[in-house]
Amino acid sequence: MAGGFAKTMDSFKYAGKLRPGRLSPTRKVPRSIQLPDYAKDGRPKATGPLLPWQVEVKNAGDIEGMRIAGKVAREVLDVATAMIEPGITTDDIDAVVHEETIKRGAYPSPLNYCGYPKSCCTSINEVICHGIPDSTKLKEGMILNLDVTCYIGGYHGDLSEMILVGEVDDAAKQLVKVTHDCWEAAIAYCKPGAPFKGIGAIIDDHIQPYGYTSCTQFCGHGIGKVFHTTPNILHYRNNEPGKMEVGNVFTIEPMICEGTGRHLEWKDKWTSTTKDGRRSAQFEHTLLITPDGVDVLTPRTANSRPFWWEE
Ligand code: EYF
Ligand code: CO
Ligand code: CO
Repeated sequence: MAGGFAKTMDSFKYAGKLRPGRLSPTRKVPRSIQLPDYAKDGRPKATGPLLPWQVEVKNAGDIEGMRIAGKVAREVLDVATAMIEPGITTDDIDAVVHEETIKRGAYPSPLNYCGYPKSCCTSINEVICHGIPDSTKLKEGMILNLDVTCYIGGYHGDLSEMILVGEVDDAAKQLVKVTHDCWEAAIAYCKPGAPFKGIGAIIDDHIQPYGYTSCTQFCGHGIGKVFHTTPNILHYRNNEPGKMEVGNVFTIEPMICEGTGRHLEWKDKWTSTTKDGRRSAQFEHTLLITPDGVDVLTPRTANSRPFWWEE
C-alpha cells in the first residue's frame, strides 16, 4: 500500500478515549477441571426457575457449595488485584486470574459463557462492564473494575472490585467511594421479607446528591448451579414484585456513572461503555439471605488489596 499505512482506520464512533487492544490466544483448561454446561459450545443449558418471580431457596448442601465458590473467587480476585499497577496489560491480569482459578481446581466462569473470549472482565474508565482483557496497558490515573467468577463443585461465586491505577484525580476517587457506599447500603438493607425493589431505591437515593446515574441496562442476578438466574436485581428505582426469602442467593453489582447511565456497545458485542465517555464504577458481592439478614459469600480478607480510604 502506498505510504505503508497497514493499519486500517476504525470508523466506529467511540464515546471516550479508550480503544480495543489485541486479544491473546484462548486459554486452556486442564481436563481434570469440572466444566459448566456452556464451556464447550458457549451455550448455557440449565436455566433455574423459568418465571421471573420464582427464586430458588438453596438447601444446606447448596449453601456449603456456594460458600466454597465464593471463597475461591475472592482468593483469585485478591491475588489478581495485588499485581495491578501502571504498565501491566489487562491480558496480564486475565492470565493470573486464569492460572489462579485452575490452580484451585475451579473453572473461570466467563470463559466461553455465551461465547465470551476471556476468563474475567476488566473494565477501564468509561467501560461500564464486560471489558475484554487484551493488550491495553494500564496507565496512571485509570480506574479499573476487575470482575471474577469461579465455578467449583458445581457452583458459581461472583464478585468485583474497583482498583485505582497509581494516582487518580479526586473526581474518580469520589465516584469509586460513592459507588462503594451505595452498594454497602443496599447490602445492609437485605433480609428476609425485604422487597427486592428496595435495593434500587437505596442506590438511587444515595447517588442522587452527587448527580450520578445508575446504569439500567445491566442487573445483578440470582446465582448458584447456574451463573445467571432469577431474580433480576435492578440497581435503580423500580416497582418489580418479590420479597427476599431465607436461602435466596443473588448478586448486587451497581454500575454508577459520572454522567449518563446510557450505554454504547462496542463492535466486539461485549464491551459496554457510557454513551458520553465519562467514567463508571462498580462493586459486586454474592449474597445469601439468612434468618438474621444477609451473609456475604465473597467477603474481603486480610489478603484483600486495601481500598485507598483504608490506607
Ligand atoms: C453484552 C455476557 C456478556 N455476563 C455477566 C457474558 O454477572 C456478571 N458479572 O458480574 C457477568 C459476567 C460476564 C458475563 C462475563 C461474560 N459475560 C453475556 C451476555 C452479554 C454480555 O455482554
Ligand atoms: Co461479576
Ligand atoms: Co454478576
